[in-house]
Amino acid sequence: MSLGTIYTKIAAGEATRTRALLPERLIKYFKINVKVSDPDEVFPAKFPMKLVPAFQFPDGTLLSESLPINLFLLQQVENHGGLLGDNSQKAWAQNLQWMEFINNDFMRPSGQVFGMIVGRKPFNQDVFNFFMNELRNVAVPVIEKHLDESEYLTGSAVSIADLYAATMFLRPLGYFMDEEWRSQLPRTMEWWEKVSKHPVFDNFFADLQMVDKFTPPN
Ligand SMILES: N[C@@H](CCC(=O)N[C@@H](CS)C(=O)NCC(=O)O)C(=O)O
Repeated sequence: MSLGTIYTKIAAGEATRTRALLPERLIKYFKINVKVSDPDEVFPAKFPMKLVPAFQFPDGTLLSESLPINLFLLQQVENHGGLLGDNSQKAWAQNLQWMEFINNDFMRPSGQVFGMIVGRKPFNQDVFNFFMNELRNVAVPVIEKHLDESEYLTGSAVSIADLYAATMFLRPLGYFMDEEWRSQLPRTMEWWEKVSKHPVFDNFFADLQMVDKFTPPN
């Protein structure tokens, strides 16, 4: 029986929605019985934020937010390849910690910067500088320092937190995390190269063109 419907905006011609990428890949890779759908005309009434991913259970219960959706999907897989560590409460909490950090402290400024670069958000120099500063001087250094001490985000093996975090580098690497910046992040880039080749992604990142030199808008 189907576990429900996930809304992702994966339709042809639509740009990948970063947060919808991992749930869609988990469903395909682990063959989880979930219908993948684009938002329909009743989507905004069900999910007023109109954001993906979003999930609906067969009984009509709604679930939004990428963290619980990814974790729920993975829990449906008997052999999830150690992606939840040893399944302990500590491993669960560590995964949640890193996913939350990436979604909030990394992805929030990154989304603002990306939005202004591609014109989805009105450009404002001070706001742009503020979020770029958060990324360059706070969030990214936290990741680099952590990966200098730990092979993966939650220890010595790849976890759901790594897979989730790797997807969030899609736009930064493609648009503004240029060669000069990447050269200051040896551990992060080494980690990303490994995690992005995880079979769950099925070579998705092989086509990613990393930006050479980023010229900030003004
Ligand atoms: N906090 C939410 C944020 C979801 C979100 O911002 N989704 C973006 C895609 S990454 C979205 O649907 N944006 C509207 C659009 O692209 O049409 C989560 O973690 O799921």
